[in-house]
Amino acid sequence: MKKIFLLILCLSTMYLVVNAGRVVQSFNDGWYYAACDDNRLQEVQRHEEGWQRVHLPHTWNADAYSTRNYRRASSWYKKEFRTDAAQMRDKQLYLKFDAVNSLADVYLNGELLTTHKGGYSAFTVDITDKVRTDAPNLLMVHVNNQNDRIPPLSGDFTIFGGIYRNVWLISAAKQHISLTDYASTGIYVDLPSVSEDRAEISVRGTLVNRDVRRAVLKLDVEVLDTDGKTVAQSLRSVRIDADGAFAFEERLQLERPQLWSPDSPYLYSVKVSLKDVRGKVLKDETRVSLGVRWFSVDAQEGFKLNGEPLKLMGACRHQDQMPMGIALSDEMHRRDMQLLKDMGVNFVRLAHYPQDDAVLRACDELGMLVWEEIPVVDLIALGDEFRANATSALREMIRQHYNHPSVIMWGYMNEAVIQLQYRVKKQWLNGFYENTLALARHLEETLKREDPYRLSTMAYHGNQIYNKIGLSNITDISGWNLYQGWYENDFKSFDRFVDEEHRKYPHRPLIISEFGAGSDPRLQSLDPQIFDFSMQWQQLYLEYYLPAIMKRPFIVGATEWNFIDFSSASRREATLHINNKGLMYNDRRPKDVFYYFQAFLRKDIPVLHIAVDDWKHRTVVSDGEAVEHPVKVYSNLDKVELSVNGTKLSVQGIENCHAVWQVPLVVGRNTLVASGICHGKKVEQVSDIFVKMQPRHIAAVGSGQLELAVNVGSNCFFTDDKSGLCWLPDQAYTPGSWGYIGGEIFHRSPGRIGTTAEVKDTRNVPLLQTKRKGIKAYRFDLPDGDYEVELLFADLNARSERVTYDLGAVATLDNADFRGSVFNVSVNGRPWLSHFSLAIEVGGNRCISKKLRIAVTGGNLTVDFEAVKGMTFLNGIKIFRIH
Ligand code: GCB
Repeated sequence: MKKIFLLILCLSTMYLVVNAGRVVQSFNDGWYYAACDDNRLQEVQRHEEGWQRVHLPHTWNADAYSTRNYRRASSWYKKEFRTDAAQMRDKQLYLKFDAVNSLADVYLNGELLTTHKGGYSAFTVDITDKVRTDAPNLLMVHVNNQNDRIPPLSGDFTIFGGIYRNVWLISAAKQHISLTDYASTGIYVDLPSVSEDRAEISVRGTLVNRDVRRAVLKLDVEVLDTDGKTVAQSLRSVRIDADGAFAFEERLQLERPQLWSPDSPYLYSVKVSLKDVRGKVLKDETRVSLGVRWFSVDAQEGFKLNGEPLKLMGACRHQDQMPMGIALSDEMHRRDMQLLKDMGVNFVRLAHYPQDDAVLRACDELGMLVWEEIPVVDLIALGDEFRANATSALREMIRQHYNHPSVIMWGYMNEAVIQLQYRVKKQWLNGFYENTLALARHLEETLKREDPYRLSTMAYHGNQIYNKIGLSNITDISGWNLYQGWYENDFKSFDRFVDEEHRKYPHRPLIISEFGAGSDPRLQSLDPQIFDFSMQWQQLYLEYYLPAIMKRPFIVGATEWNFIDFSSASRREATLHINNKGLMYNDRRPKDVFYYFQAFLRKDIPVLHIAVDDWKHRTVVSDGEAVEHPVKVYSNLDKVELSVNGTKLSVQGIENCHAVWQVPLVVGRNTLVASGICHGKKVEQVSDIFVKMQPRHIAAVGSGQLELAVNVGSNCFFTDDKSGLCWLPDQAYTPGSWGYIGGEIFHRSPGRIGTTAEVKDTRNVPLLQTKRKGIKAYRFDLPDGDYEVELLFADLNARSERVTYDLGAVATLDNADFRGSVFNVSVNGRPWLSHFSLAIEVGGNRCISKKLRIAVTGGNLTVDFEAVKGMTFLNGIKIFRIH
């Protein structure tokens, strides 16, 4: 009875509190966009034409997926909206832009209200006094994604322009929790002292009164558990001057708190409400999450969460997805975080910029620790303006994401001096180093002032310059982006580098902030090599790095680069305009190597994956006999058995989360079954590979179809993803078979087979990116008949500026030789191409295909190359029997 009475009382009091609080509405509809380069509002307002209806989030840079010269310029957005007088009575009205890249001028009814610099954090505009109630309002936003004073000045990712996150219309009572404190929640929750027994909670914030009268209010701060039960509370009266503000700090205690951790991400919420003095009218209310946890880092012992050692293992996350660019929905952001969690990470580096609040919320809820950073990347400009923009980016990031328990470290620079050596004359270098150091010290100080509880960090590229100039002495944690075995050197140089670093600076906690290798599923190799972009090299690379990182306790953690294949318009590698170091493709399909990470990181579920998804359709070279291909299984089980087409192969022990079987493949479908035991239960996975056979001795082929394509100068199978045709890895000629005679593989940089050249006019870029130089002939021993022979040539040598991300590239080698090359080509002694010059025919970075139909009578088709000037070369060859 008593309970019922209390309930009624409760309900009636709740009912009696009038909610005059804030209303937050999406403001994403009804926008118009114009790709108009004019900065002048009046001019643009006059334009009736050229506006296209858009829905936010929006970017104008879908072009970045197809060109390096994507649109970096001004654009305009406009939207009409109405407000009525009744709606505005006693209200304040704000617009909150979650992010606009990179610069935004916001005009309302022809008046400039604000200019925001920085493309990755939110900003709020108070429009109360500017909004009309008697006529429609016209909101116009001028956006520019090219600015040399706003970080980043450079970087290996696309600067997608646009209003690419949500916009909100917020209506609040005259008295409310601040909405304009760097677009933060206006509330800051800290844990000044915390243990398993007790958490002391500090809740700070600013209350504002936009009324002409002084306000006396009730401030109620509550901590609620997941059932919504109040577990700590403080209640007090506050007075706020007319048109004034009031800063408060409340202290609360929690006994025996539930701790937050990756395994158990328990979230309390802190509710701050502001009511009129009688507690009858709710003026404003906001809730933020609270995860009770503490952490520390030590150069010897690594990271500890709630007193327990925890190796921080995860990946870096860029945010784009084709074709939306970075204009992703909240659901898509959350999906990414869930995928990371599924992969087993406990740590994410949000690189290279602050990300959507939906991302951070997901990390809180899923239990993933976060390194978040501002986009000061590659280069730092001299002068106050850049410094001011970097500082406000840092302040915004910290304030906006302050209450996310997942965040443990803030970063403020990535490879900050990598561009200097290319862009700045030697005699000015020291000045630029000084400038970078001064900015770093200033940002470090700002960071610690804004947030004394989190760690500071930055990432360096694998160069001693950071130690030399002292940049690596500033933050709490040193991050190293290391690519040994990809851009340069070999895998073991990674060990040498980190061991030496730790030996020299034993007091410095060290994180491997990036490590990764590129891969393109069109390239597959049985003989993978550094920088060949084959799926297999990426696997080898990562299979080396994970255990190397794991076995070194002094490495605090590591984040693989990158969780997804991401947009980097200026990239000219196998997958043009894409950095393809992802563990997932850009459309979020997992690469096989995703499961290596999963097997490595997850102990809670059985992982068993036959790593053939990236290479399901194969062409093997054989005269009919079964051909053995290595097939890898990724697993966290102890032992796995593999069978193919119903025949058991063997049971193998799993080491480093994988085992490899030599599997005999036959033409057509090959069904693979992997099985193992986990906690007494059988685990099984089934996968198919589909095989086509390409005869080795084509001379012996009867009258059937004969089509043979070779990826000249490459160790990789290249599959055209549209036609399905497989271009085989190159081989030396042997009698009765086919192959090259003379010449050598073209290495763009010493030891690196792959190239970084853009090749225009083809979808099959990687096929054209490798070649054989100085080639004398290509010979096929084959049955007589009518053939079509096709030669592929690509000019990879147009001189182009060096790209910074290519950390290992040394000046290109044979440019001059190829540029001016002139050669003759004949087929079976018959002249075909005379004084052939690719540079003259198609020009820089273009490719060409030449086809000739010829009757073969002598049992071989031989293409001869003879240099007239410079060097002969060939990128691909295909023969096809017509009759
Ligand atoms: C780096 C950069 C990152 C690049 C990456 C790469 O060190 O920090 O922005 O994308 O290397 O893939 O080369």
